[in-house]
Amino acid sequence: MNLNAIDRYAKSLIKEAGHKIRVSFFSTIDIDSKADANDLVTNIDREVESFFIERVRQDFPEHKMVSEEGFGDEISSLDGVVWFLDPIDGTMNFIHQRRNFAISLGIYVDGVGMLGYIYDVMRDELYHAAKGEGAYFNDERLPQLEITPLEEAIIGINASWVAPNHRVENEKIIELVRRCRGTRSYGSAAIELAYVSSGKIDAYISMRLAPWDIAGGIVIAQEVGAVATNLKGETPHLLGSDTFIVTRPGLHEEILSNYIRLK
Ligand code: 2AM
Ligand code: CA
Repeated sequence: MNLNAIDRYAKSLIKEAGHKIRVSFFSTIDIDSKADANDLVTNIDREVESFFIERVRQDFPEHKMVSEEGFGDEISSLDGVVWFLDPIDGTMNFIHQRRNFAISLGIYVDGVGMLGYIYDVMRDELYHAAKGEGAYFNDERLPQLEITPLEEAIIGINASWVAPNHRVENEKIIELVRRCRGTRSYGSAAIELAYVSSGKIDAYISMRLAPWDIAGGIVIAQEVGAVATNLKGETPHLLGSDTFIVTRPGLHEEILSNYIRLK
């Protein structure tokens, strides 16, 4: 398999899709709700997903596509080549802000992440990596991450976990928020993963993410020495939704053992 050719192909699809998304702001965008009133999808999410799937099915018919809006394949194993695609990660930002969303893509071979892409469409910033070949921000190589103490760390976490909730003990999260240097929430898991990998934040924690939210970002994170697991400390399995944490080296163990108590 020629991964270099797939890499060039994936990048050109991402850039073309990004252009489609930017152009979409010149026409009316149709907004629907999915499972709940705040779980949003637009015609652009669907059109961009269909665009990727049609192209990949035509040019790589043996590859599987796993994607958010349901035009892809149902998979029960990670055998073969699997593309994990979120056409717009951060749909709420796309609708409300017209920025702070990304195309997220990971290409896995027999369960191993080989290629990862996070494209911040409005900033025209592409984070990408190939396994064993390093991670890049546009064409600039990203350095290996160094250890940062929690007191100097910025943690990406959604404010809802500080309030009482059914997933984690919120008092422990309050302690974490007090001890770290600051918190941020960007509303796009892919962008938060890109920011951990490029050192803009030091950790990112989420109580529920889908495979297409994280698959690409994990490949990039691993190339710079970040640690990505679910909140039980296990490798994310990518066959369904799960909890998630990614950090610089050093912080992972400290946050998981001292501040995360799953209910
Ligand atoms: P999305 O915009 O593609 O839905 C913060 O909202 C992050 O969590 C975003 O990356 C968002 O992706 C993702 N997200 C929101 N609701 C989710 C859900 N029910 N399951 C998995 N991921 C979700
Ligand atoms: Ca999405």
